[in-house]
Amino acid sequence: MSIESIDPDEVDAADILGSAIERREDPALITGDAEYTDDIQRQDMVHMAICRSQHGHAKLEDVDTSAAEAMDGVVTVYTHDDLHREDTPGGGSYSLPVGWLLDSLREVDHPILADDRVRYQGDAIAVVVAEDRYLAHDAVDAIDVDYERLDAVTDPVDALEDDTAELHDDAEDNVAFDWEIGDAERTDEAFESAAHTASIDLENQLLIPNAMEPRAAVAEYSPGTDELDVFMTSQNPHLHRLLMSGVIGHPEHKLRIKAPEVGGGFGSKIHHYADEALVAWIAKHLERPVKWTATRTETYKTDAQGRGHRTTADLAMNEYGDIVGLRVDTTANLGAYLSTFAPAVPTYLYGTLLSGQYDIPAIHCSVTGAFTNVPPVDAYRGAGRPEASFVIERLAKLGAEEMGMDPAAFRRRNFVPEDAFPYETQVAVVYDSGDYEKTLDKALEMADYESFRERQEQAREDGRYLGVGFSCYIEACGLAPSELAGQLGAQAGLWESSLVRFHPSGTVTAFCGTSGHGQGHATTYAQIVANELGIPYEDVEVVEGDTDEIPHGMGTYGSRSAAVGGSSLVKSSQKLVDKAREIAAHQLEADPADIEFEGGEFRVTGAPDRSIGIKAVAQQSYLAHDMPEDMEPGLEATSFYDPDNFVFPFGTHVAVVEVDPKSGEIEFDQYVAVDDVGNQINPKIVEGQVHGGVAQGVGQALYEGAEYDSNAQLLTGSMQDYAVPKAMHIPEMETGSTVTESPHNPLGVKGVGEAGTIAAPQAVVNAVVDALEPFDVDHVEMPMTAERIWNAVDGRTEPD
Ligand code: MCN
Repeated sequence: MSIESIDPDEVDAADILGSAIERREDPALITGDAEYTDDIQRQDMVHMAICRSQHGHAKLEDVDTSAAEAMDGVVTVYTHDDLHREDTPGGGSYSLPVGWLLDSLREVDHPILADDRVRYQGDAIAVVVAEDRYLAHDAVDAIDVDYERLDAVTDPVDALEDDTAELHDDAEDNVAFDWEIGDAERTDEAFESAAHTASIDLENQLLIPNAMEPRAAVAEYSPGTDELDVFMTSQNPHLHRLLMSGVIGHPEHKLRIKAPEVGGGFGSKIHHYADEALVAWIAKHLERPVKWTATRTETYKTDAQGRGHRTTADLAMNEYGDIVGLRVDTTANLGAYLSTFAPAVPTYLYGTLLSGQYDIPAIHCSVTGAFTNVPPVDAYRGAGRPEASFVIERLAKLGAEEMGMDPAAFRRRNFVPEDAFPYETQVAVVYDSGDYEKTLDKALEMADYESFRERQEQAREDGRYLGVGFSCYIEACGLAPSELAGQLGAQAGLWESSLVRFHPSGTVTAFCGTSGHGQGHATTYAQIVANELGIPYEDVEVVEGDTDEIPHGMGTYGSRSAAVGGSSLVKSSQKLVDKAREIAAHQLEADPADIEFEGGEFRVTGAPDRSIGIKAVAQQSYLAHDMPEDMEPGLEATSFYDPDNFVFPFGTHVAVVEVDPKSGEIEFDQYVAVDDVGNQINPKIVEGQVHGGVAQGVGQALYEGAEYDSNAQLLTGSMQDYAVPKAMHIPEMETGSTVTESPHNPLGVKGVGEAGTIAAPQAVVNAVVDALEPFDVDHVEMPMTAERIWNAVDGRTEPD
C-alpha cells in the first residue's frame, strides 16, 4: 500500500496543500546535477587531512611532524601548540562549545587539537595542509606520534566505577552530570502499594550515523574584506555561524556558512565539530581556500554517535492492570567530550517522554551522564525519544504479561483518554492533542490482529515461532518554545524565521532558516506558500541553508521544519497578504476591511467583479506609482515564529516476525505503521520519511551497534563491519495514518522526520520476544543478531 506520487501540473491550485506531489528536488539529485560540498573547486585551493589518535586513551609523549613537513607539496602542519597560541587568529583559546547546559554539568575543555592527551580513537592531534588531497593523507601517515597508552573505558556504567581511570581532571568519577525528573517519593509509594510489578534491565546500544555524504567543508577567506565563507555539510548554518564565530574568533557578520546539497545528516551534522572549525581557521591563517572531506573511516571514528544508554526500569500496576508508577534509572554514555547538544539528549529529550501514551500517576527518572573513551555522543535521529519509547514500550509488553492481559488491551486500558487533551504528564510536558485508540484500532485492523493468535498457535504446533510486537509510541518534536528551552538550559532560542518575497514579475522566493538535507523542503514549503498566496506552485522557489541569503534561522533537526519553519512561512505569507490587501484596496478604491482574499484574488465584499490578483498587486508594489500614502514600495515580509508548545506525533507500529530458534534468524512477516502527524502537507513525503525512519529503527533492532574492544578501539569502523541494513533486510511496510491536528500551529501539523526511528525498535524486539515466549525468553538486547537469539534460546531448537 504505497501512495502514488502526483505530477503537480495535475493538481488544482486550491488543492496543492495536502497533495502527494512528486519531490521537485529529485531530478537534480539523481542526475548528478546537484552540488555537494566536495564538488566545490577553487583556484589555489589546498587540502586538509587530520592525524588522529590511534588509541582510545593515551598520553601524547611526542608528536614529530618533521617528515611530513619535508614532503614536497605539503604547505604546513599544525599541532596543538601552533594553533592554541595567543598570536593566532582568535587568540588561541579554542575549545568547542556546549549549546545546552544543566545545573550539575561539568563542562570540560575540548581543544580543537589535542594537547597532551587523547581521549578517543580519532581525537585530532595534528593537521596537514597540502597541495592535493592524497598528498595530505600521505603526509598524515608520515607524522610520528609517541603515545603512552592509558586504561580505557567504553561502557558508561563501568566508567563510574571507583577504580576506572578518569578522563578529565574536572570530572570526578567520569560523571558529567546527575539529573532527575518526576516525583521520587510518590513513585516509591506507588510501588509500595502496587499489586504487580514488571522490571527490565536493558541496553540501548551506541549507534553510528551513516549519512551517504561524509562531513565536509570548504573555506575561503578574503583578506581585503575580512570575509570568511565556509561551505559545509550543515543542518543548521546560522547556528554553526554563531558557534564557529566564537570558536575561531571571527566576527559573525563577516562569516558566511552555506550548506550546499547535504547528503543526509540524521542529526550528526547539527553539532559543532573541531574539523570544520579547523578548515575555516586555516583558510584565514593561510589566506588560501581549504577543503576537507572526511573519509568513511573518519566519519565512523568521529561523527557524534547516538543512544548509548544502560537502564533499569520498573513498572507498577494495581490489581486491575492500571499502571500506577514508573521508575527509571539510566546511565548515559556521553563519550570523551561534551558535544554541542549532548546534555539535553539523555535528559530533557528522554525523561520527559517516558510516560509514553499512558496516563501514569507517578513517575521518577534519574540519569547520570558518563564520560567514556568513545567519540562524543549526541543527538541521532530521535535523540532521547527512541530511548524513552523503548523503555516504556518494552515495559508495556512485560506489564501485560505480568497481568496475563493481551498486550493491545493492556495498552488501551492505560492510554491517555481522547478527551484528556491537552494532557499534562508527570514528567513536565503537556501533550497537545492525541487519539491513541484510533491509531491502535487502525493498526490492529491492518495487521489482522484478530486472527493472529490463532495463526501463532497453529504455527507453534508445526514448530514455527511467530510473534507480534506493538509499539504505541509518542514523541515530542517541533523544537521548541524558546522560553521553555531557555529555562531548560538551551543557549539559543528555538524559533524559526522566514522571508517571503514577491518579485515584480509575480514569482516568489521563500527563504527559510531551516536547512533541509533530504526531507523535501523545496517541495513542501512551496506547497505551503503557494497555498497561502493562491499562486501556482511552480511560481514559488524555496531557498534554505545560506546565512548570506536568509536573515536568521535555527536549522533542521528535532522534526521541527514543518511545524516551526512551515508555520513561519505561513506567518510571513500572511503578513505579505496584509500589505497586499492595502495596496489592492487602494487600487480598487475600497476600504481594506472590505477586501476579501481567496485563491490569489482580492475582491471587494459584495462586488465580486471588482477584483485584482495578487500578482498584479505585486507588480504595482514595485511600480510604486499608485500606492497608499506613506507605504513603502515592494512586497515581501519577514517573520519569526516561536511555537507555544512542542508537537506530539504518535502512532502504533506492529511487527510480525518469525524466529527460527535453530539458526537464530528472524524474518519479517508483516510491518504495519500507523502514524498520526496531524495534517500532512505532502502525504508522499510523509510516507517516505516513515519508510526511512523505520529502516533505521529496524537497523537498530537487528543489525547496527558500535563495538569497541577493551582498549576503546572501534571494531565496527567500516560498512563491512557495521551492519547498516540493505534494502533486502527491510520489511515491506504497510503504512496508514490518522489525523489529529496540533491545535497550536497554523498548519495543524506535527513532525514526521523521526517517527519511524522512534517507533520501530521496540515493535521488533517485542515481536521477537513474543515469538520466543515458549522458550521463556523475556528480553534480547539489540542488535538481535542470530547469535544473540541462539544464545537466548540456549541452543534449544524446541521449548522444554
Ligand atoms: N511533512 C509533511 N506533513 C507533516 C509533517 C512533515 O508533509 N505533517 C514534511 C515536511 O514538510 C518535510 C518532511 O515531511 O518535507 C519532514 O518534516 P519534519 O518532520 O518537520 O522534519 P524536518 O524537516 O525538520 O527534518 C528533520 C528530521 C530529522 S530530526 C532527522 S534526524 C532526519 C529526518 O528528518 N534526517 C533525515 N529525515 C531525514 N531524511 C533524509 N532524507 N535525510 C536525513 O538526514
